[in-house]
Amino acid sequence: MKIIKAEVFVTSPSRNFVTLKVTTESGLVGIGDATVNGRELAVASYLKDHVAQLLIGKDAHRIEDTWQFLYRSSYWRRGPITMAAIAAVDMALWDIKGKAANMPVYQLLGGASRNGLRAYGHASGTDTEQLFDSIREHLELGYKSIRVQTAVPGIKAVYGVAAQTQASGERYDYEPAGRGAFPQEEDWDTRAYLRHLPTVFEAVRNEFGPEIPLLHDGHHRMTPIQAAKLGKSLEPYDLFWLEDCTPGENQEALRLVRQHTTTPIAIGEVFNTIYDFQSLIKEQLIDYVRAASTHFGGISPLKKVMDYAAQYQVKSGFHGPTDISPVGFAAQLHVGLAIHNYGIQEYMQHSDATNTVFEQSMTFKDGYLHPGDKPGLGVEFNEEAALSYPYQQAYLPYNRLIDGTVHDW
Ligand code: EZ4
Ligand code: CO
Repeated sequence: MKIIKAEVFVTSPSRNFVTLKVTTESGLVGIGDATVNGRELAVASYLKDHVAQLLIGKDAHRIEDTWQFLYRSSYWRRGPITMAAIAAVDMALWDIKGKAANMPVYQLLGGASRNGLRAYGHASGTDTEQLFDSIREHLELGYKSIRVQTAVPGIKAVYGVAAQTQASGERYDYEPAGRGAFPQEEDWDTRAYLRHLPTVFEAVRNEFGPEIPLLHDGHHRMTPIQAAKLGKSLEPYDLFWLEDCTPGENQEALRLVRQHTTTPIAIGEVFNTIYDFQSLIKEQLIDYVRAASTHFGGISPLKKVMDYAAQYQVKSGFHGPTDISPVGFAAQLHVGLAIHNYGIQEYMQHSDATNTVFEQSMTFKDGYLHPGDKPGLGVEFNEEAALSYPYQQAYLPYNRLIDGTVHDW
């Protein structure tokens, strides 16, 4: 089953997406997601200028061989751009294989291990009242687990707070990247955050009771000892997980955090390969793998890292923001349905414009996601609709402390 064409599309229905379309001699088409928020054109060039020609004439059935070929032949391995490009090829080939077999991809990965994938939604607010309203709205939508992010007194703009006007004057609803040529500057104060956050979780538990699983994202902003302190101070509120409490580069940091707290730890949305998880899983320093198919080299390595994690009772919690396109999202739903050590899936609904370009067949019902049973990944890419949403320059914000020092965002 020879590949005859590999095309790259950059489109911006509400936000930017990079999509690879692979066509075979027999007319089967597969799509893959290569979106790297804020660096879209770099990965589009990587695919167009360096990968597309390598695919022509290759057998689309040889997914593992193609993955290994792209990974090893580039010599300069890993990194978000390379791995997102490889991810798109991997997804497109799984999509094609599913269509050739007339089966959804999860069937090719071993079949369903559960009926549906429990998901968590994102509640946020500038004050307690707004946060409670947001939690109630999410419960009404069917979410059974909820991530809680709030404003912090004294800080103007905080990651993850949807209803809050940001420094840019815009609102974070589904996309924190601001349009324009330069990233927006935001502010940060870890001590204020560490004082405030436990009071928020206390209020949420008092209002909503002990049962509902609650999550929180620290977004890489703490030092190890600050993260340890936060984990400890949140213990009474029984979090499902504390995410990205320290920067992702330093695996050792979590050893220190782990020594101090029983709050479950999730990390890995910015990780590219299984090696980033090697010590974390083996030493049981984390509880959830936050990798995203799109930034981790695709379906093949995501399945592998989860099989490795299974030996250590570490579960999945794949990254599912709206900057993962519906294609990347579907890819990880198929993996999540098939693996035994599924944990939870982050879910943030894509906009109507996004859903016009990417016609999804996945469902969200009573708090559970399902990738659907269409052959392949189950997502149709509408090229004509994509053309009406050209790329728009957009970048994620960044933080500075009160004295002007750049800080993790
Ligand atoms: O900030 O995907 O858990 N989710 C997150 C995301 C990331 C965005 C960056 O593009 O941390 O919202
Ligand atoms: Co996160």
